Amino acid sequence: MTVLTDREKEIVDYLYTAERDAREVIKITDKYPELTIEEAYGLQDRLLERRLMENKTKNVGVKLGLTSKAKQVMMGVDEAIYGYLHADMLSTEWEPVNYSELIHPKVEPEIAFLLGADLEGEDVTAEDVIKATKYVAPALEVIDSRYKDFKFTLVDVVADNCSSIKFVVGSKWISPESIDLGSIGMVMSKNGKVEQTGSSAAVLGHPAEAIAWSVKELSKRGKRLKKGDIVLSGAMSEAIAFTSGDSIIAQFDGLGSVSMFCK
Ligand code: OOG
Ligand code: MG
Repeated sequence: MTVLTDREKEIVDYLYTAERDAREVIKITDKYPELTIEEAYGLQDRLLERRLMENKTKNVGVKLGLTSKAKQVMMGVDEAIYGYLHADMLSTEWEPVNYSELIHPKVEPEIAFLLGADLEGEDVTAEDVIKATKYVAPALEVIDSRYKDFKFTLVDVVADNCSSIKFVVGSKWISPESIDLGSIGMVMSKNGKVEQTGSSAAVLGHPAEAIAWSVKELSKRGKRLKKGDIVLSGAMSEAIAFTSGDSIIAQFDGLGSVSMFCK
């Protein structure tokens, strides 16, 4: 058991209940402008411990964020980040996402990696990531920042588990060796109309590079990626807002498609 300071307790409670009650809140750096990125990752850990306990769920992997220029420009930051995926965030294509449980959701296209081996250490390369990957699949990530107007600093978003709320993985999983993961074109449509196009090259040059980056970051904090983890490698384009009644589909060259419906 970790002993929390009063400030940690307050912030964890603030962010946990904001997600639980689908309520937007003022960003934490308005009250605590001196918080550092390291402290933000510490707060994320504490928030996730609380979430695992209260939601009676378990960890299923990691998500990378702000790995593409489009997303960095969109959010006004210039660094990638990571957060965690829990089993209760996994949604399926045939099960609608419930708008009433969300604040101001957006959806973004990603490539999911399923790991067949652990990855750890500060010198992990993109090749090591490919070797450790059993399958890749098309994915949609739903993000729902707990902060008012979806606006935050890097510290705020890291503490808020990088806006994570739901993700959908397509049903077709293929070997990473059977495709050039560095140049996968993608088209994302909402209600039949094209909203975003992108390429996997936008994700730090190659999604496996992005995952190698995350392994180094995790290692600095004594953590690693584990066999069986699902890793979302980061959005390939800007995220788009959706509401009740919307259908979203992302089609990826060579990987197939993944869809989502919001009720
Ligand atoms: C932060 C999460 C970003 C991605 O794939 O870039 C992210 C946010 O934009 O709210 O998941
Ligand atoms: Mg994402």
